[in-house]
Amino acid sequence: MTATIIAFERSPDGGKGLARDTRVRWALEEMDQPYEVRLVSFKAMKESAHLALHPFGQIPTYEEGDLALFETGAIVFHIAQRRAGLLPDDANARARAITWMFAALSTVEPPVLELATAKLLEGDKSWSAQRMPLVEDRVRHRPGQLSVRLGDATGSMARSARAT
Ligand SMILES: N[C@@H](CCC(=O)N[C@@H](CS)C(=O)NCC(=O)O)C(=O)O
Repeated sequence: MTATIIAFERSPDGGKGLARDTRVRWALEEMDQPYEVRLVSFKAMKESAHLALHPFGQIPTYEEGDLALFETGAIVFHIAQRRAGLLPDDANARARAITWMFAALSTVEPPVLELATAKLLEGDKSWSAQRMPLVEDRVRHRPGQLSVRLGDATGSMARSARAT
């Protein structure tokens, strides 16, 4: 069954993936799984039809038959669970790869998002210039920690996860 994802029509590239739908598209494409894309406007994202799919009025969403999902981590995990290839078969290696999925979303992404928020939404506040160095420090620190752990490793997420 062909999956459908919903993306934002006014993302910087006009809905071709330059928003969080990238993660879902990437997983589907790695799996050679065909999918359709429905584009929504910012206004439509906040209306009841979309809120029924995504309680927070965001993108992306994922629909496959009568299954509707939101949250990129959950969607990518679903895709990886359904078909072999994205996650290792070995139980421990699989658990490590899943650990990295959670880390990406809940530990690596937040400081990056904080920087975007500080620049795009709070840049005009009187306290913005004072706060910015702290935000910038945090956004440098986290990828630094990531580099220490992953080092110069190349190859798949699974291989990186096995190396932990
Ligand atoms: N934690 C969510 C975040 C989704 C998210 O923030 N999507 C952005 C686009 S990349 C969005 O819809 N922003 C509009 C809004 O929050 O109003 C996920 O990973 O799916």
